[in-house]
Amino acid sequence: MSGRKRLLPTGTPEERAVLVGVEIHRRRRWQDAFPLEESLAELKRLAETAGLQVVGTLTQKLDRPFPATLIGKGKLEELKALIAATGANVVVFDEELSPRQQRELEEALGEDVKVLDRTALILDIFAQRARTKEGVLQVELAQYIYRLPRLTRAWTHLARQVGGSAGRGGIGGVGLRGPGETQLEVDRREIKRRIAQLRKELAEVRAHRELYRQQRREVPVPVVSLVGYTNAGKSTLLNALTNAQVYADDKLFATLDPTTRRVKLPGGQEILLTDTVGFIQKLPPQLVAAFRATLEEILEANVIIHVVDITHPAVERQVRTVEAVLRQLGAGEKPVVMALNKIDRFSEEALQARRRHFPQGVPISALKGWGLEELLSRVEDVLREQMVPITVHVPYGKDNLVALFHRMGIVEDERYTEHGTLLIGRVPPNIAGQLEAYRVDGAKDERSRIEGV
Ligand SMILES: Nc1nc2c(ncn2[C@@H]2O[C@H](COP(=O)(O)OP(=O)(O)OP(=O)(O)O)[C@@H](O)[C@H]2O)c(=O)[nH]1
Ligand SMILES: [Mg+2]
Repeated sequence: MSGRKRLLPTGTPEERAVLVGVEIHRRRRWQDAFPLEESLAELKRLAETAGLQVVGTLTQKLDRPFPATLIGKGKLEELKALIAATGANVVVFDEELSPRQQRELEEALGEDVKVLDRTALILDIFAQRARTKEGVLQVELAQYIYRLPRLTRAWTHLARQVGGSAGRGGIGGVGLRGPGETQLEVDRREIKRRIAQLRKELAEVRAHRELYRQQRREVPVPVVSLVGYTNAGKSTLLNALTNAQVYADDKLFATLDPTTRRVKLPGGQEILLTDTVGFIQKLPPQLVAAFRATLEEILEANVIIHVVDITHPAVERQVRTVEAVLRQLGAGEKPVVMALNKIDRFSEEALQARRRHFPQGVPISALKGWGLEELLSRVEDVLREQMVPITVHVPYGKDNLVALFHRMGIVEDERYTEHGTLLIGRVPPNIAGQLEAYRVDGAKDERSRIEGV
């Protein structure tokens, strides 16, 4: 990725970060909330993925956040001391900071310390990962929407780095330094203009994709979507099943843009398997909005494979997070096959103990290729339930229809008669429509009828 999309000029040794987590008392009662330590452990991985070196952490438990600085006065002093002691020049808050908090914290911590939050980190990682045109546009849009209300010293500075040097938006510009009100106004206007432009470009890209989607619906191969918490092993699974050679790495959000490959199920039926961006707790709303179109691809799926890292200490909360995001997207009612991944890392006893929480899950190791047949046959079962039983007698010469049945459906019996091919099995409802003219079922006892043909 070109440097201009980055929020942080990362990778430089000077990027030393202190992480700050707060646990807000009233929120703890919400069962899906991640405990402070788990959330901070995840933030640390996000920070490292973004290229920061984590040199310290600070936590505070609060009844409610302080509107001006999130953390209390005493904590803020502690933070300053920790920054001085560690030589940190970046502070990352695990909570999304309000524009006001961002501003006040920047003022309190001084010019040399950059103030970021979880959302900014995730946006930065997404910017590194985006490859497709739509991905790049979506991330850029999310970044600007996030940045607009936060235009202060840091952001005008960053905007200049990000947009200005590329010459595309022309934000800021050489010689325009400092947070002067005039400069802020210029920046705001420029960002709004850019946001409008990005929305227009995205609409064009999407119109194109919608066309492609319609073409795909005309040849209705069942679609199976891989979903799961980031780092669960979705891309590794796609690679194991298809030799797709998708980038898989022990990093959060290794995948951003969707990839689709054909896979043959054990019974011979073909499916399209799609791998896409992972989910995370506190998923920034700007990103959900910007990625809505990508995420809505999940709504096209006939079956969802929910990939779970069964070895992760926070596995249950991760599962609930994924289920909550699916519901938000309107995919809460889709049939799901759960894959309990990375079992190669577990002893049999540890696996049994964890499995109790996910009795319907299929244990697999995407890395070792274990359990994949079982997983695919479960997908096949779910697809079969969605298909209609059918018996057709296809005259010779219509071999394309016989092939269609084989490709899209499940053949339970096939015979050759004097006049054509007799097929018994199940096909998706729309394929049944295409075969309607040759249907011979409906008789009380299909078998006897067939015997008699
Ligand atoms: N031991 C073990 N490691 C695995 C297995 N499957 C995946 N991994 C590792 O887990 C890490 C994440 O795998 P990915 O396939 O990139 O995960 P993902 O779900 O696509 O993650 P994002 O794209 O970041 O959301 C990589 O280091 C993989 O090698 C497995 O079955 N066993
Ligand atoms: Mg991936």
